[in-house]
Amino acid sequence: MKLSVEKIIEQNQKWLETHEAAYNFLAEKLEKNGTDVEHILKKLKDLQVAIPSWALGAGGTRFGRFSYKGEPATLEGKISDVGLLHSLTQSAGAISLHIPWDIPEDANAIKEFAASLGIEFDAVNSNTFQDQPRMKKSYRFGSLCNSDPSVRELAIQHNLDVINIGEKLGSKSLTVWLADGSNFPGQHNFQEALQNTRDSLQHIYKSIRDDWKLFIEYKPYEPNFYSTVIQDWGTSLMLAEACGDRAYTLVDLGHHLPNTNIEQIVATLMMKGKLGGFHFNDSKYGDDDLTVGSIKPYALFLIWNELVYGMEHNKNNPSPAWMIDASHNIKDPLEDLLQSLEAIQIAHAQALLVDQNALREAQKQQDVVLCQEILQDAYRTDVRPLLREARLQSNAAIEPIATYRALDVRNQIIKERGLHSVASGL
Ligand code: LRH
Ligand code: MN
Repeated sequence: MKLSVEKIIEQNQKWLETHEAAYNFLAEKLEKNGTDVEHILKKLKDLQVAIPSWALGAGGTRFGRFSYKGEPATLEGKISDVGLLHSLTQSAGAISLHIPWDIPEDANAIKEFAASLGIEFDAVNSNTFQDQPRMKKSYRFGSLCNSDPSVRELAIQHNLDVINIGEKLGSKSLTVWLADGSNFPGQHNFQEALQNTRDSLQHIYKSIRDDWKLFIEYKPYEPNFYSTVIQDWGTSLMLAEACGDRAYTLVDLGHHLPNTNIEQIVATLMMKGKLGGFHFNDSKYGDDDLTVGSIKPYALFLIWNELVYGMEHNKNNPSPAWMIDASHNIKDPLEDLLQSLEAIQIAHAQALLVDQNALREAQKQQDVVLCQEILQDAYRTDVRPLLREARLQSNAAIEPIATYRALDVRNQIIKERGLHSVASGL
């Protein structure tokens, strides 16, 4: 299903007057405070967030999965759904594939189809956390860390195959997340596991082209519940440095123990020039993969505040890769992703409102109250009129979810795919 710009502009008429009144009021107030509103609109329009191919159907847990109606059962279907999100927001211009869940039968055809919807291929993800049919060896006891060199060889070869697929699609980065770890004390020799992982990653790194990046994603636990080889940002950073200049750390917001100060990790990685990208989501307890900004919106704002500061001051850090990594157990996956895109842009816009110079001055004066007031003034500003204006100027929907519902998109999709089509993935 494709959404025409005409249909979206037609729907926008419903909200145009209300929007313009709210936008003009806010823009005037901000310009009076010396804020460059045009600069913020440009930043909002330029931000493109990659959609995970594995989050376009209903996710599940070990306790069950409630499939959603009209899920995309094919890679074309997944790209078409990302196309819908992009038509409604003009900020979802990329998809991140997971291999082997999304192996393209005809890479050129897939690339052309995606391009026809304005969709590019962001990082490709390898998968050595599940055994594949007819595999000679198993990843039960790990992949790149495995004490059995033939298993490590298998896992390295899989990553090289994933790079190969990515190159055909025009992707420029590989994300490696390893479930590798142990469930019981004594099961692992920690040092051997880490050395094997380092050596294997170095082998993979040597195979990526000069214009490619390697993202190393860390996670403290799950599916292993005693130790995880790449458990935290420090281990990932150490491995990235051991690989080379184009290896970076990838921050999945859900991959932190409770109350971890993630914004400080972001600042540290940007200072090192090693922040490669993000998997945005939210969580209350563990790696819950909930809608971005649905549980801890202030933390998301503080992370974006460090990103805005870092992108200004750490020119040694490349522009991070922005990706969502969420799983939808009870909501329409497309509505959930529209909410996540909105939450990312809200935190982005609020962070762009922070007067960084005034904040630096207040920090130098050790005026703690003023520091807080500067941050919270930005956070407490309703920036949604800025997001709506950025979308309006990009011929996207002023109100993406209301437009999605008004155009009855889900039922159109069900007409095309049937009620019971199921998406591959988590
Ligand atoms: C691991 C993870 C990783 C993906 C997987 C789908 O928890 O965040 O990024 O490979 O989810
Ligand atoms: Mn992730």
